[in-house]
Amino acid sequence: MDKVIRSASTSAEEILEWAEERKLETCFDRAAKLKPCPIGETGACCRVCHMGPCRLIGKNAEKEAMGVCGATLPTVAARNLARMIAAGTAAHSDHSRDMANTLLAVATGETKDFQIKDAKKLYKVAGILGVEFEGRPVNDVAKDVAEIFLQDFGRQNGELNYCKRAPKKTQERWKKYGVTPRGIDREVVEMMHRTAVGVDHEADHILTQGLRTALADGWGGCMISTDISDILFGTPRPIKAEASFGIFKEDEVNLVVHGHEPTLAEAIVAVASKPEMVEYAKSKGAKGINIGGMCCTANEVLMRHGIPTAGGFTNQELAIMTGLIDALSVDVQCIMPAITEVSKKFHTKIITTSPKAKMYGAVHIEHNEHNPNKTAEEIIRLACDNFPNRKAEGSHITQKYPLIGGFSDEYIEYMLGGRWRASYRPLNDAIMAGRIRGVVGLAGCDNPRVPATGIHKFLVNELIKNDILIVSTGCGSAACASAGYLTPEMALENAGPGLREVCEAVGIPPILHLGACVDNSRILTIATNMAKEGGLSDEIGGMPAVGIAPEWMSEKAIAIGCYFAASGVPVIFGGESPVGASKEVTKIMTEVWMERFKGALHFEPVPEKMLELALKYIDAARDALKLRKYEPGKFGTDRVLMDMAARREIKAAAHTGVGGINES
Ligand code: BF8
Repeated sequence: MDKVIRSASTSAEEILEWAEERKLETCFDRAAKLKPCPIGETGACCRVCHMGPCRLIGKNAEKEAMGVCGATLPTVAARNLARMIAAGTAAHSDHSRDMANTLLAVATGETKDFQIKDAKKLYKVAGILGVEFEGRPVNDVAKDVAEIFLQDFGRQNGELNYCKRAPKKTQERWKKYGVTPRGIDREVVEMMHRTAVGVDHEADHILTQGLRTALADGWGGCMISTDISDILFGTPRPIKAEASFGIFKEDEVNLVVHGHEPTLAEAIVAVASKPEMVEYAKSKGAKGINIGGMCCTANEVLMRHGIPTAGGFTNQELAIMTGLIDALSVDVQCIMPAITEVSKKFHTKIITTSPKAKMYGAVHIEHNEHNPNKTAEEIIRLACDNFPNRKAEGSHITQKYPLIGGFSDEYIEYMLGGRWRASYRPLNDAIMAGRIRGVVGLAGCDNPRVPATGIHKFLVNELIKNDILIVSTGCGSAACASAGYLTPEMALENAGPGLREVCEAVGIPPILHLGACVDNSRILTIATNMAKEGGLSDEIGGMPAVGIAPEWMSEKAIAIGCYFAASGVPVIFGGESPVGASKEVTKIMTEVWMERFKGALHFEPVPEKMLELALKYIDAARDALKLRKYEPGKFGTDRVLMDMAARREIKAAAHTGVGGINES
């Protein structure tokens, strides 16, 4: 019998074999044992009241099946998808609210542990929000910005502040079809209301509010969170790091930060380097303190400090099985409750830190935005105290890969044009000339129901071979990083001739790691900048660009997919469709949304077909824009991208002292 491949990562597979010999269970085993319910999986199960659950099945279910109340399959499937959007939006946005409260606490001096690290970004945001910043103390500006952001959560009417950041034409479409978001909380609440028993029953009408809610996520929750994280902790710029299980050190205290929020993790990174903390670790027999990351908290501290990542979602139990993690500090989202069970077999302490999230079998050390350093110190000391309890038993994997991350949209603009000519022009030109065929946003989770990270790897290889520039986030980035794909060498070895030329000239990998899942908002900004630059589409819709989440599993991914679709990006998700039971709902998400917004949401389980569809969309957009037909190795004329040497010459000649993003 052929061996079942559970993960495309050789290190993960090694740990899984090690675990199997010891009868240790993981999400991969549970996924194999627990087949999804085929009725719920395709969106045909209604459980919004207690007359059910009603299962809308049968040969002609789309037309004939009904729940006890009379709800039809399109109603039920649309409601199920809409509730996923609402939950995903709530998750990103509640994280974002905490960021806004942290910014306010810093601005008012209630917390002294953080300062405004990127005043330039603060002023940029203040300018967008209409906050006066010239000649004012930084903290006064930050206070006004935080308060305006907080209003966006509870706004009852009007529109979110950041809607105006989108290209005019994109905004017009939103207005025309009634999806311009008002307040973030309002859209989530209305979505939950409208999908309760006996309220909104027309699938299209339900999903229109679904898109409005999703837009509140993308242009609200996610974008606000990204901006505040940059203001407080610094806007990312290219930075080296490492990925995979080999990041843990045998002779140091290994403390892992896992979840999504950057605040406590930032404090942990800062406090862990204090001499008294290092001394404390030494007093326990360790040589120092090694901070590692997991999932999106990892992405946050990787982007700004080069903290190494152990990988994405499916790696969390496996990381504990290395036997090397002394403490795993978790905040919110994508934390498997199973990790406390696994940790019992090892010495790892699981620490919950959010007032919103507790777990059976974990120690709770609560973080709040007023004194993060104190909590950080307590966690670090606990990790150090646990170092001597380390057992010899563990899979002790040593493989790790170098990577370059830290590509904010600001840095991409700078790297393309240089400090004094920062611009998206060279990217647009390269696309117009056919050097770059198009852009793919690769996002979303890794999933134990497929060979985990395997579809990411397949697509990335094929896409860059086809001269597609990839911008990646979340566990998509972690999957690429843990495969060693986030290096410039990846372009030299695997990219098509046009993309390779661009990557070589600029000195970048063909896959640009933009950060955590909330940083998908950076992709919205990049697409907006491309539209504003000219020469391609004058709105986000119609760009030779596609979003792909090949191994998604989270409701947050659905919210993200829908905000891209409503913003004008065709999106392809892997796996079975969660609304596959309804033809009407499927048609709305693909054909109707395409007509209205130039975006769509497809579900396609076959990787080769995902690739085919992505290329089809990209080439169709090129044709519609009357761009040069893409032919590998044959380019039209475009401006020559400046390499680093040429940029240095300009820099030497130019007058120094201009503020801006520092060159790394
Ligand atoms: O927010 S990609 S598994 S960790 S949901 Fe979760 Fe999915 Fe990872 Fe980050 Ni995004």
